[in-house]
Amino acid sequence: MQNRILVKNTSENVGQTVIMAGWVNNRRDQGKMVFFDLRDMSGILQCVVLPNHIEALESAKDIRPEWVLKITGVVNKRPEKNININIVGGDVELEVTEIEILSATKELPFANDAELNLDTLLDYRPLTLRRQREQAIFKVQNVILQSFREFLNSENFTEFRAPAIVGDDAEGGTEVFKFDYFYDQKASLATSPQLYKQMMVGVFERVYTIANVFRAEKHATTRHLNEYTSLDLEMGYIDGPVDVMKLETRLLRYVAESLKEKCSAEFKLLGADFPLIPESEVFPMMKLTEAQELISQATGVDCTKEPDLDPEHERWLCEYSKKEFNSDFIFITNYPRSKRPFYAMDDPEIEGRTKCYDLLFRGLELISGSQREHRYEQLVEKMKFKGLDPEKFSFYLQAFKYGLPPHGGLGMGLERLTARFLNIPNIKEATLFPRDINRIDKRLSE
Ligand code: AMO
Repeated sequence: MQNRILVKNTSENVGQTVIMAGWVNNRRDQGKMVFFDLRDMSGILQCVVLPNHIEALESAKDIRPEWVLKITGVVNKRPEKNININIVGGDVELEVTEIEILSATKELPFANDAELNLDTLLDYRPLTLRRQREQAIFKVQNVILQSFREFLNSENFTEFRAPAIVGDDAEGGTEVFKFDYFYDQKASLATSPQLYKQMMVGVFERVYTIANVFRAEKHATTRHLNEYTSLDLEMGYIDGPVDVMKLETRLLRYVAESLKEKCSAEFKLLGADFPLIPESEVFPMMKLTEAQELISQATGVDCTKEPDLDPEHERWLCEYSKKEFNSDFIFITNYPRSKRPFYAMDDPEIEGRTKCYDLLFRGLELISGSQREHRYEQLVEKMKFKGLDPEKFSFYLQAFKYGLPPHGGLGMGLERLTARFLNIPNIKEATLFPRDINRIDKRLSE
């Protein structure tokens, strides 16, 4: 739109007649004049229509939330007592002289500032995403994605695109969506870009990808989705898993600092605190067995024989880490071979254990990672141990047959990361269009 200015630029235009466009956020009639807030991509601006602009006043009396307007008006400095320094354009208001209605709409199914439950938030997603709170969540998510890329680019990683259609399940251990493909073949949706990122280490040494991945598990929890965004990286020429954990520590510190710099207003609006991040080269870490000992001693319930942590154990360990190490992040290492995928390297120093780790963040598993088995013969052995047919993986195994360096990497759920940064209890709120067993945009039971 020609000559349009944005809310964020109004302060530089005091005294000028300007053209603006956006949505009506809300309207307040005050007898002879009308106030409304105009929302555009950069912020929300107070507009006032005075009685001397008769046509504009007539239009202003009709408008309702979410109508789309083009307006002309004069930018005025607000009286000192009405200045709001906390918002963009909070020091000015627009005295409206003309209103052109670009889209008149029906009444919204809910009040703009009403508290909505999760189902309503999701049933009306195209509308509820326009709310300030939802916008703030996804602005934060956008900065997470940007800073993830920035950091890895600066560390000589190359971004690649992994396929979503795959022939067979990459990982084992999780349910897959299968569908019919050409020539009577079955294909499936990728549960992770795992095998492709490992192959790509043979090409670029250090790679990352941001992939939509699909899990066919029938969960109905606050931390599982059937489609999520996986932030994956893989790096060659490592000495051990700690090299990956150190990089991960710096990566998350960078993301947190970027959020502090760019999203303080959003954190404030959502009532979220920035996480506690220790100065150390790597987040605190402990072996799974040590963690289980601690939990068993503290709770009196023996969990030392378990192959994994329960959600309440993850929460307990995060509280412990906060108290003991002043850190909202903690690594748990050396998960058992029986529970970890075939590609994870065994730890020769601890019988039956792998060079695998998880990173817990504010009570939830955020990341899984490991050093991988890069030696062809050993990898084939590990596949057989897991009951997998190496023949089926011959495409992937080419990379190993013809020289892959020692390497390792990690996968991190974008929605979990966003939700934990913002202390949002259900990751569906941190997912634009969540897919779960009950919903693909619409409720499936309906
Ligand atoms: P894993 O299966 O543990 O590991 O997944 C890694 C991370 O992805 C997120 N995540 C999920 N988020 C939402 N809904 C789900 N159903 C879901 N499942 C997993 C979590 C989890 O920590 N290939 C390995 C990673 C690696 O070793 O590089 C993998 O996919 O945040």
